[in-house]
Amino acid sequence: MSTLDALAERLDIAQTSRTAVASLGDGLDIGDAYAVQSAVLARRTARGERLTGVKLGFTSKAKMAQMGVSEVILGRLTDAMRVDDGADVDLSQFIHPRIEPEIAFRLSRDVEPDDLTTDIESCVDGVAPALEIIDSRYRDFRFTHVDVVADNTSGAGYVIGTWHPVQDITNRAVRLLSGRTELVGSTSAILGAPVRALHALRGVCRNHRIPLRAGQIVLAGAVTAAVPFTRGVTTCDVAGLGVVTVRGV
Ligand code: OOG
Ligand code: MG
Repeated sequence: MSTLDALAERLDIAQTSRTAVASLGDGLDIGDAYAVQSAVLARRTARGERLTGVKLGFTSKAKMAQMGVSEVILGRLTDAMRVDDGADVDLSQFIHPRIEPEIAFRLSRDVEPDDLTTDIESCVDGVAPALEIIDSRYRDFRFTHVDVVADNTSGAGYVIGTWHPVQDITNRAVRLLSGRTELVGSTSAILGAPVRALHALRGVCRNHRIPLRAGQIVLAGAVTAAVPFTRGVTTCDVAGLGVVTVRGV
């Protein structure tokens, strides 16, 4: 087993056994980190999971400041992470889950990593409010840029609300309500406008040779900081797109 496969195994076991591990340490570059992430994904698909999309991270200043990482990162979503709007989620499957408000895009066409001509905005056929559940496999939710990429960018779950036709969603009010905690923000927190997340996605996919497929979902990155995901209802309300809900049990 290669070193990168061994690191993927460590992170995969951390997730399946709900036991946090230490930071991977020095010596890995960002290319290695995406290779570890792909190896983690391969282990999940070997267990029967299906790739359903990608997620971006650190597209807002609130998230960069909360976690101390300021480069846009990409992780993978699978069907095992999908939670229906309004559904209950068993919190015991996570280590130290957090939840954050997001915008989801849906892709209508494949985009190859080295395709320089297709306009990514023309490959989107829907937009929806979303919630992301994150659960770092690292102790105390502390990691470096390379660590978090290897750990599939803390991806653990996602909930998508009602799909809407493509529209300009710049500067829409966003409200996260989780128990007694309320955070408010604007979609403009996502790189100035959520549509810019699609262009950032394109760059990461090109650099790390990640193809996108028709039907896949893209999470644009959280608008506000994440909050602990605890028992009870959490909602994300995006002006004009509606509310998406999940309940921790
Ligand atoms: C990494 C994931 C970041 C986002 O929306 O910015 C992310 C983390 O915060 O653990 O998903
Ligand atoms: Mg996120």
